[in-house]
Amino acid sequence: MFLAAKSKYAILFGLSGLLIILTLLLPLAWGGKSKIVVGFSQMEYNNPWRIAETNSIKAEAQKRGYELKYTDAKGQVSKQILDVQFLVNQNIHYLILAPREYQGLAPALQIAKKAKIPVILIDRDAAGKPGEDYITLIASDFVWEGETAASWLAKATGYSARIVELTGTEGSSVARDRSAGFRNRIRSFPGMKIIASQNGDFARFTGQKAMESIIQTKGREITAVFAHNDEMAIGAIQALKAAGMIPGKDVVLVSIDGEQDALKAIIAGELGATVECDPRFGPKVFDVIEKHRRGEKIPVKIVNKDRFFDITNAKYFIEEAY
Ligand code: GYE
Repeated sequence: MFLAAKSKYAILFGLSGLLIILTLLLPLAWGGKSKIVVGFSQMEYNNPWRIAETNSIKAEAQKRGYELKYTDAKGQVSKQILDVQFLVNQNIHYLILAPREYQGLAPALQIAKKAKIPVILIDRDAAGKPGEDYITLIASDFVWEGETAASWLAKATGYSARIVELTGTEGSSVARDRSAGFRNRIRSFPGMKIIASQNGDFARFTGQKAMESIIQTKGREITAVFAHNDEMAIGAIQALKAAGMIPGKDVVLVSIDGEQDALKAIIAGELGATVECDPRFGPKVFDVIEKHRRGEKIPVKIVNKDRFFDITNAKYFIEEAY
């Protein structure tokens, strides 16, 4: 009887001891999860696409309980290298890098490698060894985007057009690949000719200025525009209107991205079509981080599936667009 009561006390003490230990450990375990710090080096923050990309990553980090440290390189590779150094100094566990240009970011990748911080490249490529200098590149298929834009334009112009190409940031993998895809595809249509190609740096105003100067020399010769992104296409529309040309009639335009203003321009009959390039990387990039944390194998390239918008479907996507 006495012994039984004694062992009862022992069990009770044992249990409450265990409880105390558990309550002490629980917040530690919880804190351990929320303490994963992810750095995101964005390369510029000057258009709806970039804003949508940044917002998607910030929202997903918050949703999954990660701490996010963010930098904006303001369109300069040299600043992006300093930003990566800054983020590494902040004791991040992972680095998400949206490279501005293909060349020039090797020092940034080296800084992360030396600090043993896994890097995930998003949206644009950067020179480096996949699987060694970075875990993976998550991006759209830019060659496909260029080809798709070319196919649409060829059909829309009856396989005969004098095209102005407004290119994206010089030295970026995306401008290189969109150009290559477009040029490869029009090669099979002898009536499709690029009569001018100028850099608009993926920006609306720069695109507008580039278009204005081309209009000065080529004028009414121009019958089509291929812009590497929607922002430049919208800039080109403004330049055409100012010069008394009717976008959608005198000049057929096609671009890439799928932002809300572009869908509106399609509905207004000014932009012909836009090939989607989805900026919402948040869920994909945090899936990669979580797979990596679980020790799972990750492919060195993850290709986004994109859609295509023209007058047949623009109004259905206007709400979800950014
Ligand atoms: O198309 C453009 C942006 O890198 C895929 O960059 C991205 C491109 C996008 O500024 O609008």
